[in-house]
Amino acid sequence: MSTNIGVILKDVLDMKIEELPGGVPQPEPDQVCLSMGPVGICGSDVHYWQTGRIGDFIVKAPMVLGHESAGTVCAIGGDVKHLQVGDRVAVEPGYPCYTCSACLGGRYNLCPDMKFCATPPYDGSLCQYYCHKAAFCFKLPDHVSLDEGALLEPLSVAVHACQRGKLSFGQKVLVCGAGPIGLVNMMVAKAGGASVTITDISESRLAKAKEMGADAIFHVTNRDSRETAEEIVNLSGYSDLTIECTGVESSIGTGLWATKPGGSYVQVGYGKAEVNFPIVAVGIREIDIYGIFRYANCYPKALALVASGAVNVKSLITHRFPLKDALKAFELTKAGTGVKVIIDCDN
Ligand code: NAD
Ligand code: 572
Ligand code: ZN
Repeated sequence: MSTNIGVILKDVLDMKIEELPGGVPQPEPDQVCLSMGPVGICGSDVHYWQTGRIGDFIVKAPMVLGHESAGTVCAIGGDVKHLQVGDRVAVEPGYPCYTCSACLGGRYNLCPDMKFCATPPYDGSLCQYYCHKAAFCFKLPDHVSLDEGALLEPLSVAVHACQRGKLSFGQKVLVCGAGPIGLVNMMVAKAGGASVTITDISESRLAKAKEMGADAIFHVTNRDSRETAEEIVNLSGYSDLTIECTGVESSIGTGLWATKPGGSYVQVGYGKAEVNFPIVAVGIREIDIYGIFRYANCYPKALALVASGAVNVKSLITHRFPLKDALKAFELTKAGTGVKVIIDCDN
């Protein structure tokens, strides 16, 4: 086959499913070419489609969407040793320069030269054929599905968040927000021996969280962040670790007020660039606040969690569509009806 159909964002609100220029790509010496399987839709894909930008990242030229993906190796570059044609792999979507101080210090997610799928100006992997650095493709064991491989991406965000927050056995964890990212954080925290209370403003998202094993759910209805925190503390006590997965100002306040003195707070959600938050409470309680920017060295750990059965990421998937119906998949994700929506690029 010589054509390569993909989902390309041509301009704000102008997404097309069409043949990509250049046809089927040839791998560079350190790359593999993948016949793509499932690709999950992330909130950032929808955001670029709807607004053409996230913060300082602005779509200035047509860009292929998608960064939660897995596929099967169909060609390998001359220098690639650890993969062969036919291997099924999960794609870690960003690759760094490996020469800067962030990379050399082991925090390659902070590399200023990171090339990350579907973050402008770099194309994503929501297409039939896609080339990627082989070192960032992780071979899946036979019993791990391509769907699970694709979901290692959001799962890696959670592995990174729980590691940064120094999650440990027996802790009480509060997860704010029960979207896909809140849910993966809940799963990783539970796999790490924590009990988890999870919040949302949406009852359907909380019902999903309960079905997936939340120890307690809390429906946020009150706009006052401190009062909401008091209600959460009445339900399940102060949290040792809070993982905020909405980026919403009131939820940030609630998360901080509900964290115990000496506890930790991890900011995963990205919302407004600047917010008001109870900084004196943070000081008086000596709360450790951690920022999160994607992940580094987390794919192997996320894969181990899935391969061992410690987490069940498949339960996140609520809908799937063939590539030709990608627009429907995006519309459904935008509406917030589902949790994780998958597009099958091989269908
Ligand atoms: P999502 O929009 O699907 O989920 C967010 C959830 O928060 C929704 O279910 C929503 O109903 C809920 N919510 C809104 N206001 C709330 C409130 N006041 N209290 C409680 N819940 C509330 O998004 P997602 O895909 O789950 O991603 C969550 C966040 O994580 C986003 O801000 C995203 O940008 C961010 N993110 C950050 C990183 C990172 O590297 N730090 C990586 C991936 C995603
Ligand atoms: O899975 C990676 C990912 N990262 C998100 C959001 C969704 N998915 N982050 C929030 C937005 N930032 S960003 O710096 N950006 C668009 C590059 O604002 C990245 C992390
Ligand atoms: Zn994402």
